[in-house]
This record gives sequence, C-alpha cells and structure tokens, in this order.
Amino acid sequence: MFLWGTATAAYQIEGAVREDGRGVSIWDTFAHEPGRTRDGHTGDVACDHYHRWREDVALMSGLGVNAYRFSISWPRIQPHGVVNTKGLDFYERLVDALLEAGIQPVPTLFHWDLPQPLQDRGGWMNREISEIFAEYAATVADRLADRVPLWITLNEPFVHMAYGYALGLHAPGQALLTDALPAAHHQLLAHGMAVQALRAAGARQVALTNNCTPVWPASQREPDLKAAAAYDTLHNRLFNDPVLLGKYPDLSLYTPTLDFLQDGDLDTISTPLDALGINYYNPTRIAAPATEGLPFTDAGITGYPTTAFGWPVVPDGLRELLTGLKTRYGTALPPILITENGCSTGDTTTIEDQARIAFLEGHIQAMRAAMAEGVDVRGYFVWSLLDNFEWAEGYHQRFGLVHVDFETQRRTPRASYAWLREFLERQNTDT
Ligand code: GBH
Repeated sequence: MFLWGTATAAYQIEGAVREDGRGVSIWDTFAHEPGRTRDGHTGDVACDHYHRWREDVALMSGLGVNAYRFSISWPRIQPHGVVNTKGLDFYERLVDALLEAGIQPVPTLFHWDLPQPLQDRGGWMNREISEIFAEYAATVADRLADRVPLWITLNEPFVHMAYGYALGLHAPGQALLTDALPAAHHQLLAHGMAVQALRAAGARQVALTNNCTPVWPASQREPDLKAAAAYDTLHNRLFNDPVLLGKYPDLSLYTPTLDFLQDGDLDTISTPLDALGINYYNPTRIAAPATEGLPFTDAGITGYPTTAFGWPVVPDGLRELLTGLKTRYGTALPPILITENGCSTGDTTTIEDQARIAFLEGHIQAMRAAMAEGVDVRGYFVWSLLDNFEWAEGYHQRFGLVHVDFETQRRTPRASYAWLREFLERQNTDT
C-alpha cells in the first residue's frame, strides 16, 4: 500500500511544554533567547496539539490519508535521564487513535528538540549522546513497536548540523562553521545505534530522513563545477554515503582529519535500512566561493516562481533528485519515502491557497515521473497538516493544509485540503 500522509513535528505543534513531566529542550531555551526567532515567537503553545490531538486525528480522517508522520518529543520521554511514563502514555494514546482511524503512525524519534540536559553535556558535539539516543529509541519502541510498523530515527541531520551548529540560526545556536562536522558524525552514529536498538525492541521497519537538494552549478566553468561538487558533498553525500555505502565522501575541503571517526562506526552507521526518507523543497544553485571560508557560494535560483518563503518552486527538481539518487547509489538505494514536501503561503490567513494546490500537484507528478523511470517510491507526506511554529520564522510562514488561528486555536481546512481529499478519493477508485 502506497503511503499518502501528512507530516508534523513535536515542537512545532504540541505546545504544553511544561505538562506531564516534559523536560526542557534546546528549542525552549533558544526560542526564549532575545532575537533568535522572528518577533520572539516560541513553541510554548504552538497548535496546542497536546490537548487537541483528537481533533487533529479527525482532520486527517476527513482528509483520507492512510499515514501520519509525527515526531516524538525526546524531552517528554527522557526529561533528565529517567523515563517519564506520562510522555509515553501521550504517544500511545495518539498511536491508538490513529490506528482506530485506519491511519498508519510513522513516528520520527528526533526532530531537533534535544533535551537541554544533553545539550549541557555538549549536545551532538559529544559522542556519548549517540548511545543515549539509542536507549531513548529502545524505550519508545518497547512501548509501541507492537503497533508501529515503521520508524524514522532522525529528521534532516544536515539542517540540524548546518543551522544548529555551523550557522547558529537554529537551536542550539552554535556558529562553528566547518568545525561542526562532529555534530554530523554523532547524529549518524546515533542513527545507526538506534536502528539496531529499534530492531532489537521489535521494530519491523526503520528509516532515516535526509533532506536532499539537487545541486546546479552556476555555470559549466571549472571553479563553479568544483564548488557545486563541494556543496553536494556537504549537503547530500555527507549524510547519504556513510548510511548507504558505509564510507564518507572526500571531506578534505572541510576538515584535515576525521578525528571523530572510530573503528566500527561506519559499520554501525551503514546498518541496512528498510527505506530512506527524503524531504524535498527545492534545488540549490552553487557558484565558486566569493570570499575565504566555505568552498562554495549559494548563487540563488532565478526564473522560477517562489513560495512565500522565497524558495524557488521547481517540481522537476524532485524527479531529478530521485533519479540522481538511483544513479548514484544503484542497488544500495532502499525504497524511498517522500517524508516532507510542501510550501508556505506566508503571513496570510488565506483559505484559498491555489499556489499550494499547484505546488502539490506538480511535485506529485514529478514523483510519478521518477517512479516511471524506475525509482522505487513507497510514500508521500505533505508538510504540513497544520500551520505551525516554523522555527526561526515563528508563526510567519504557514505550511498547513489546515489554517490555524493562533488566538483561538480554531482549525479551518484550506482549499488544498479539499483538493487533496478529492485526489486521494480518486486514487482509491483508480486502483
Ligand atoms: C523542513 O526543513 C523541516 O523538517 C520542517 O521542520 C520545517 O518546518 C519545514 O522543512 C519547512 O521549513 O534558501 O531557497 O535555498 C526544510 C529545510 C532548509 C529547506 C532551507 C529549504 C532553503 C531554501 N529547508 N532550504 S533556499
């Protein structure tokens, strides 16, 4: 059964940050620091999903999806080391309600909300966090693996490393530029250890979600080609090669030594997966570096429509990305799940989101074109079910199929929700 779903993440929708024993996460800390998010917005309340999850499950039932990708808040489960069973109870209630509604739960164990006590020990710069993540994964699977067939370990370790540890735009707000590579390695190690822990606890299928981007050189001149290859290495290959091939790409442009790498790590990291999750938003155009520092510059893409966020809308980039992965990894590429794809409509409260309908239609078509070219895609999840806390942008970028009034918490399905519902109905009658 092809999975058609919507996606969300804990800190972006749940709120209830001090309830039922939840601990503090790095996003609570970061969002409350002055100047970190637009207008100082935080996820303190967000969509209040922690209290309104029944209504949100009903919205998904009405939409007709057969899967839901959400994330589990690590600080609800391990607020400071010891297991908080009330956190597990919440996700158990959610999972049972989803199953009751015929919707397959697809939990992600880490979508950027690291428990603050683990950050105080260095966060992902500290190798010990990997093992703690595997323990946390096993704790959740012990409770839910009998009902949850498919698990995702991490969401977008590239963005977490780049924005959180290299550029300082996301929590934990470190700006170490190229010294952030250990944060990539320790996330990957955590992923591999968690795959093993999840399987030992009875999980049937395990995946990792990477966000990947097709990289377009700004010209066919040698310096631009070289820079594009360097960016492809950092954004895509750093996170796909070790998982799928058991080795790192050449990182010499970024680091003189891989001193964080220990014997056996790559075997752990390359533990076979049942699926690879891909989040796709847009391609990236790269030129030779303008200044010292990084070996590339983002040249920007022109000549395409843009989303309210300013991101270029390039549906065929999804086909290009998927066929490119197949060419690069061949038989080492597991089945693919598109675990996120979607666009924002900015600050507007509009319900008539024709741009989102066009975006989704175009990208689903591009996914199907890749499938016709032999890429094994097993699912597609729209980001997002609800307008939600869009990280550093706060509530200013709205990605929802469902509009949320953040004063009243009233949910209003948009035109794209009705469109997707009809689209999914047609799938059922066609097959
Ligand atoms: C995802 O990250 C996250 O998983 C999710 O939590 C988030 O809400 C969602 O996307 C929407 O942001 O400057 O034009 O080159 C997406 C990572 C990184 C993808 C920035 C687009 C920049 C586009 N994004 N990237 S551009």
